[in-house]
Amino acid sequence: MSSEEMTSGETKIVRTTTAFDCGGRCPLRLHVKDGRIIRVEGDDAQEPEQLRACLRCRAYRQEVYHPDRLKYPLKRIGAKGEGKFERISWDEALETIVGELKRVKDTYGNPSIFLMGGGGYLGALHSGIRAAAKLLSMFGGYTTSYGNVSSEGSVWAVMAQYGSVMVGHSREDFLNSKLIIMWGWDPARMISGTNTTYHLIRAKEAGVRIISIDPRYHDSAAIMADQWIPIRPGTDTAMMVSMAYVMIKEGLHDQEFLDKYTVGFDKFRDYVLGIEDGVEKTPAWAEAITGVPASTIEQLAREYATTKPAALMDCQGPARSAMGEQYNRCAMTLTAMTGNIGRHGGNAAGGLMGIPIGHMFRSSGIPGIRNPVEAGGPSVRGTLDLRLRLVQRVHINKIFDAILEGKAGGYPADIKLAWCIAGNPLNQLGNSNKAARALEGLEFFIVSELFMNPTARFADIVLPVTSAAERNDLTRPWPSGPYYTFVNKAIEPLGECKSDLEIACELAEKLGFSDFNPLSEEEWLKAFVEQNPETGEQIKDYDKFRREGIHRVKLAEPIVAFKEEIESPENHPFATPSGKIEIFSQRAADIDNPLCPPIPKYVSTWEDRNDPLIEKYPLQLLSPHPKNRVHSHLNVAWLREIEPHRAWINPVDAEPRGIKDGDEIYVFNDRGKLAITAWVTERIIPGVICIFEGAWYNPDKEGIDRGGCVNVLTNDAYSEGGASALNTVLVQVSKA
Ligand SMILES: Nc1nc2c(c(=O)[nH]1)N[C@H]1C(S)=C(S)[C@@H](COP(=O)(O)OP(=O)(O)OC[C@H]3O[C@@H](n4cnc5c(=O)[nH]c(N)nc54)[C@H](O)[C@@H]3O)O[C@H]1N2
Ligand SMILES: Nc1nc2c(c(=O)[nH]1)N[C@H]1C(S)=C(S)[C@@H](COP(=O)(O)OP(=O)(O)OC[C@H]3O[C@@H](n4cnc5c(=O)[nH]c(N)nc54)[C@H](O)[C@@H]3O)O[C@H]1N2
Ligand SMILES: [Mo]
Repeated sequence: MSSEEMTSGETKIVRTTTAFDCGGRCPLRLHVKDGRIIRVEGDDAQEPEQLRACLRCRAYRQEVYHPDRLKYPLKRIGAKGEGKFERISWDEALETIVGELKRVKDTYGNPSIFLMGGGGYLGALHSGIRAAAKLLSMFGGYTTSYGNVSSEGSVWAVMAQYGSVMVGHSREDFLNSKLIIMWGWDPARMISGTNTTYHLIRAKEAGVRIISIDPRYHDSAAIMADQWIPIRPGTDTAMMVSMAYVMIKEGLHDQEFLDKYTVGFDKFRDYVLGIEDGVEKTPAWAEAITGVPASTIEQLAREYATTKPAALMDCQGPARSAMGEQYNRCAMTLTAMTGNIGRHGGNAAGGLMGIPIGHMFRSSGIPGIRNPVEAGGPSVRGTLDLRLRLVQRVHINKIFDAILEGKAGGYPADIKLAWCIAGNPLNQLGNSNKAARALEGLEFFIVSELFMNPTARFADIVLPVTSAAERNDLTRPWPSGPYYTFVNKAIEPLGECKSDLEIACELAEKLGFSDFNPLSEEEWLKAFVEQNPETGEQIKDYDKFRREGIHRVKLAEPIVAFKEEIESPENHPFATPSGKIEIFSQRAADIDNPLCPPIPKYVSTWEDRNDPLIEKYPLQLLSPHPKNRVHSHLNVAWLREIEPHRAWINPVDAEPRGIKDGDEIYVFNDRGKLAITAWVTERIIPGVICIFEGAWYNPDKEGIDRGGCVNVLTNDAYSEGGASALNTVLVQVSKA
């Protein structure tokens, strides 16, 4: 739409989507009058189903027009973190950045330039990190992170077991299930694909039994579950191993399936039965670890093994922990033991739930070039072993440690300058107080943002970026699909905002890289659609796709991951070295590390209930994703009204501490201390505290975080498979 049309006074309806990292991807109709969005409506399709927007997109207008939106480039004039800035021109901002890039390169070399990002924007083209990466590569290179803070444990697990990340079914397949197990999964809150809860509720209405296994009685359990099995955090693998024990002892497992499609079950069996280590993994053994009664474990094992087909839906939350990948690996082993892989109504497990369609517009950005700093090194998507040993990169949850310690601490570079795009890492990675110390020490820090978030407060220069409503792009649905979406520009950029791609282009011009971006926005978008084999095949009419903002893929039947591998294994081997499902992974064995066992195992870890630290910090802390925000953004009034930011605490833990519902409390450990309101509730088990992630870091003079940012308490550690261990945390609580 041109700006001329928009000023005509009548209301236009722009069909579009947002690009949040929110668990869904919802078609929206933005009502635009006189160049302003005046109303947001959701999908109006009747067929095949409505992709209904959740509370967050419905509040989108308040995000776009938030009074705190950054509109001009800023230069810091106060201390780092203090938040004092003054407006400068784009020319001054970009000249300063070019000058600093050159100074750091000349003084320390390219590896001292660090690029950090986040999931703030998931459009295909205006994805800042890619454009900046190309720019810095042309400039001689940079250092960056590896690993996905969300799901690295799950990714490692599925790559070990299946050799593929596309492990999900399209959601209408729930109707073919007889039993659905929500394991560490709360889709009514975290969405997991726009149409997921709709199809779960249809299944429930059709009589499918639903069980939730979670330390919290969460919204999805309250709405959908027939049974809630509370469990201690970090112990799910023990419960799954003992379910395998029951199945083996009672002959309930599908030996034929295991023989035909898997390798290494015998080794897992030896571990389960105690032949390997002398410990029989009985339900009583698991009860002592998990807190789940042995009889409940036995019942669930029998029910899951004999109700066919059944969908074991394990998500990533429990995998965001110290031995996270073992949980997904063990879940996948149970789906193999019950023959539920590649079959309608079943599920392969593995935590990711992505279906192999509707996924094509990743946040890819303009095609980059190889980073000279990494030339000759291993590629990121290498073998399992390489995922663990990327010598030139820093694990995502260790970037602040790397800034503080540099080469002396074993990291690949001494970082002097950093550029952060579409992320809020100080707030969102483990150990925010350490992050603040690290950012204080940088010589120069650039942040490209829509808001002055806690990370941006440490910047020397802040660049104001457009929202998705202010540019055209393509987006991908979160994992369930199957459809493709178009972001249509609804309004002109606010103030002097530019997209990350535009910013990179302007810097490229100043640096004299004349061939940096050969195509226009429109040419790129068309090329992305037409040249992608999948969308090129599907989307024959680009203009129609664009006008409608969505292309729905018609399915003859629900998509089932690994259907071909199961139905015709001779022609379709699994993408593992053996061509089979690897319950035993030789690649994992080659790593030769007991914390990375070749078969899934339960291993006790630091900061679990066996850690002596429990004397001092007796409560386990969980930090799931907030219902009313996307991580740390969408801090808008309407959404704040929905749910106050509170710590969940069971009466058993509250009463001896003199804590009543609504009291102000402190939650603390050796890494930090925060103040927050208590919600005394039996919806969380005793011994566990829950604080949703994403509240803004706001320390007072004593260093007590008044914002309730849970990452002042979390650890900047990761598992052997690369999971950021954000759910492996011990704390103490007191009345404030
Ligand atoms: N509303 C909203 N939705 C979102 C997002 C958001 O910010 N807001 N972010 C999106 C993103 S980027 C991601 S990666 C996904 C993440 O979604 P998930 O990977 O599902 O992660 P969590 O939100 O951490 O929730 C996991 C669930 O696991 C439970 N849990 C935690 N530890 C354990 C454990 O040890 N055992 C068991 N059994 N359960 C446990 C928690 O109580 C919670 O109910 O969500 C997406 N959806
Ligand atoms: N304790 C705890 N911490 C967690 C998690 C947890 O479960 N527990 N979950 C983790 C997970 S799964 C994730 S994915 C991360 C998310 O971590 P981040 O991605 O760092 O978090 P966001 O709050 O989404 O930050 C995105 C920022 O991008 C900005 N933004 C939006 N669009 C654009 C754009 O086009 N350009 C630019 N330059 N900026 C833009 C937004 O304003 C916002 O400030 O958090 C992790 N942190
Ligand atoms: Mo995530």
